Amino acid sequence: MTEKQDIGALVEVLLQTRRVTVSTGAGISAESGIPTFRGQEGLWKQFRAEELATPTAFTQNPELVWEFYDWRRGIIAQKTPNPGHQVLASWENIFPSFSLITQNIDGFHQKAGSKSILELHGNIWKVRCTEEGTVTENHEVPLTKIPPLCPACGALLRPHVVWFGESLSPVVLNNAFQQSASCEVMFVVGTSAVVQPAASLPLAAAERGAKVVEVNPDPTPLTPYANFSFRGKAGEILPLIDEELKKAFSAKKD
Ligand code: BJW
Repeated sequence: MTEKQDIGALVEVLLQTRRVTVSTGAGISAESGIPTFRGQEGLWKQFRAEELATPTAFTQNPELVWEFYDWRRGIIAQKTPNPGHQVLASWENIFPSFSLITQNIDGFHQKAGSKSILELHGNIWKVRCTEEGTVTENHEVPLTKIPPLCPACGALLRPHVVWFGESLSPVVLNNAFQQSASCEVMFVVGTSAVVQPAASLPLAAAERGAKVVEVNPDPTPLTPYANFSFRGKAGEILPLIDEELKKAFSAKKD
């Protein structure tokens, strides 16, 4: 075991830590059975992102884009959060200041019990009117009409997600940068760390002196900047860290 994979050493750091920020990506939901985007089994190996996850693709073929999202809603609806999501939900009650940022749109952090989540790329269970901009929840699986239309004005609805070339919500993004720049420890879990601006968040944390902890079976462009780098699945590594952390907390109280 290298020093970067030493759970005991990380727990020593966490015992002295008040402000923790966690940033998650598709990998945290992989063990729940939700496909990731990149890598051998990733969605972008089967489908072309340019045809499904850009505003131009939606303008040219809203039916195709909605079929893709309807299919993914069907998968997500049948799956549940895993121990990785559950550990992060419990950490809200452990650290005096804890924030959770996710690139995921599956809503699994909410389902696992996390209360405060910054969703950088939106949420697959929300739809937005292309005319009025109104955002509403929609949990219909499968959708009865593709593409769905706004019940108020009849215009096309779109998934309330962020596609390539689109800006993230400035409020959510500013908040995410603030939480990253002000934490003492930042966990980065299950992201290939290639999509901007999400990939810059841990760098903002590191620049301000935070310790960066990566949890991922594979190395990423962030790995060289990580103080701790756990090569494994989130659903296994996070519960291991959590177990040691809770043991250390109760030993400290005795
Ligand atoms: C496990 C695991 C287990 C597996 N446990 N881990 C050049 C040209 C044009 C644009 C750009 C450019 N350079 C940069 C840009 C901007 C672009 C970008 O970053 N592109 C890069 C790909 C190059 N970004 C944007 O366009 C963003 N907007 C923006 O920047 O606005 C300003 C701007 C506009 C135009 C030009 C320039 C600037 C918006 C990005 C929106 C991303 N949208 C998507 C789809 C969301 C909706 C949906 O889900 O359908 O978001 S794409 C997809 O990638 C999705 C994800 O949130 C995002 C990140 O993926 P993530 O989560 O990292 O997943 P994977 O699959 O990549 O990685 C999974 C990881 O898990 C792997 O590392 C595994 O090893 C690991 N893993 N099992 C733990 N059990």
